[in-house]
Amino acid sequence: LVTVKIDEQEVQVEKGTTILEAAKKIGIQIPTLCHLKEINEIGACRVCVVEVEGARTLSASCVTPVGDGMAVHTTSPRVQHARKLNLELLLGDHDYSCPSCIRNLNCELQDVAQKIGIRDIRFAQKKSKYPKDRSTAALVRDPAKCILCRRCVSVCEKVQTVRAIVPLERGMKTVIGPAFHEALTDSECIQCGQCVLVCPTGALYEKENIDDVWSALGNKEKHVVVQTAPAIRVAIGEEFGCAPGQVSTGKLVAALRRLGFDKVFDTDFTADLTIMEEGSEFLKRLKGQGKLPLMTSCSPGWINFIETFYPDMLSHLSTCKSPQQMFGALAKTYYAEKAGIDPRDIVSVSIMPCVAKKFEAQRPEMRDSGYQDVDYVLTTRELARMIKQAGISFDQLPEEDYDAPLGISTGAGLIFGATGGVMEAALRTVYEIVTGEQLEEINFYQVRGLSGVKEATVRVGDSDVKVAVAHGISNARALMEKITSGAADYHFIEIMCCPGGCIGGGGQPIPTNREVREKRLAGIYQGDTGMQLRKSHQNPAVQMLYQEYLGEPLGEKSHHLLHTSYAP
Ligand code: HC1
Repeated sequence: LVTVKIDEQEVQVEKGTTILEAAKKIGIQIPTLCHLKEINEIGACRVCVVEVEGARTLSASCVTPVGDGMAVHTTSPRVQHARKLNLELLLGDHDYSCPSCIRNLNCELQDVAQKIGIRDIRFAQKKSKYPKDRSTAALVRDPAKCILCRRCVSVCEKVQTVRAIVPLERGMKTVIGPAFHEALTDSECIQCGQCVLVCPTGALYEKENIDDVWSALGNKEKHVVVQTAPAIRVAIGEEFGCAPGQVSTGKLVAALRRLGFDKVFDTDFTADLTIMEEGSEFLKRLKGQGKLPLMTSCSPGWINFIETFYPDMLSHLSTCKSPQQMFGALAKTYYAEKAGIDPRDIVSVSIMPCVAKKFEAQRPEMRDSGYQDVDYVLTTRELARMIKQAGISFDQLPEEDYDAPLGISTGAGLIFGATGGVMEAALRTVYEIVTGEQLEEINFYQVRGLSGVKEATVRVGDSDVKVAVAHGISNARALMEKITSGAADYHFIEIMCCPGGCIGGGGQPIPTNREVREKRLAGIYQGDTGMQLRKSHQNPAVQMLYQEYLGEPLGEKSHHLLHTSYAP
């Protein structure tokens, strides 16, 4: 331990602790901008500078370790003067048209400017010569709002190992973007949106579809249906002041009805359906028909990753479409027929914690209903903006139920939203199909939680089924390397692109950090425990769908509507 004095208060901390952390321990919050614990510790923005007695220059507290006997001042006139100057320089280079900015009122630059007390900016506002990049279906990059903190660069490199965006040029000319100033769509970007979650300003954000959805809702000729992904209900409340992880399913449904959606359905329904199809596919492959390990295919960022980085492994992917796309295909076929509505008049909207889902919905192969199966994808954040635009008081909403039949689901469908959830849901069903016996312990704790790669061996009938689960692309890549090098003999693998799974998706409320992810995960499992039905094959609406329409899992209709193929 070392002893340090910060603003005349003594504190003992482990050797190697930064001044920033030591100050936090005694209740002093030093402002930061570029700092992202364990991901971006570079001391670049110099907003967190402090004065260390005896040192010639000010020190960036986020990267300076404390020394025994050190005396630090965090609010001396010299410190305050330097912080103001540094921030004014950043602001001079920033498009501060706050009222029209997507991050207005949830912007770290704004917060820090307030905390530091910026009242005037002594430098003329410089205009960026780089235009907005709107080349992908999912993301917008606005260099005029970028403060060069490099958090996006670090997350893309370290957490996702994709390296789609890097610092370009040098000194005053530095800009962040894809190599050679390419458009994002021509880069290796997998459109996961993890960069959006860490951007302190409005330099990276989802491509909004709010106006498209408002106009569909306002069109009396259209029947507008909506599906909500599993991970929305444990996060949407955060946008309205609730604690992270609070389960707000009933209010979410009520809000969507108030917005004017004709039917409020649940992606959890098609998550259950996915288990029926993917579970059957797994059993088929286990019997020698198809490649093992089988890899899950519901996370579109992961699909973009494997298509770009491991094209030789595509035959391992499950042919199942994601639950979002299964829902889209059924909304304009099964549901349209059942409700007697011309599919041409159906507008299918999904609320997703993910930005890559916007890209997925626009893939040319996702039109098996004869129309674009999912018309518009809104992130959790966009839905919150719509609720605010409509003046709806979220906390005063009653709890309402989803519409039947596409809103009926089980706990197994719900846990799709958590890393390990698809695997756990599959095991609950596969075990009972193979053995014909009831599974006594349905909680597969081995595949839950935030460790990077989780493994389990499960006795199913006469076989030991070896499974692995990875979330976040760095973990997925490590798992893929193990498989391609022949060092692993798994049968079934779940991969989710975002850390924590969909609860940590790039479309979720900001902040989404480790602590928030843990709470949302807890919310998912709390929701699962509270459900009457917790196994996908018990879903009565899914059973009815097979009886009335699909026939059997992997049957001809399923093949046409619910499955896809991948070409390198
Ligand atoms: Fe997901 Fe999925 S779980 S991919 O994470 O399989 O986005 O929540 O909707 O499609 O069900 C996301 C979440 C989501 C699909 C399901």
